[in-house]
Amino acid sequence: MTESTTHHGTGPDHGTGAVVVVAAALLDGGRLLAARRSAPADLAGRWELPGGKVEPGERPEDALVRELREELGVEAVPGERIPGEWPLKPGYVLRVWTARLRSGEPRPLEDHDELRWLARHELDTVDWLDQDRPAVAEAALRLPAA
Ligand code: DCM
Repeated sequence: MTESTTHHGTGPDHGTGAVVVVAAALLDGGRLLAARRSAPADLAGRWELPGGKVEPGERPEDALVRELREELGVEAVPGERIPGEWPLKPGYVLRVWTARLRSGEPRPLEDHDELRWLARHELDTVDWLDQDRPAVAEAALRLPAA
């Protein structure tokens, strides 16, 4: 059993009191999905790993699947947690999992206005949110180098 299934992560994390935002390094065909935010104004135009807030009583991996369904219209399967935790605005922390597509083709249904599948050598062609950069660098190690 993994740590994430025993930790019934509620919105506020029991360890730190912070709200957990989960995001996916969605990997398919040797590429990583980047999503361009359409809101709020201070984040719009920057690129992120898609995800969102864990709801009270929700497991983080369930939140990840729910967010990808809502935002992208796909069914995804969470993989491994990318080690680390990154601060967002005060009271919020970001945790990232790899994920794979089970079905569907991602479309920017909510929160984003553009999606791009990026190969490893293309990852620095978009302006990632600063807080997502360490996880993107880790995810890059899971992509083929060629
Ligand atoms: N967020 C982030 N990086 C991500 C996903 C989300 O910095 N990969 C931030 C943006 C918001 C907060 O987390 O401040 C909640 O995200 P959302 O508005 O998508 O629910």
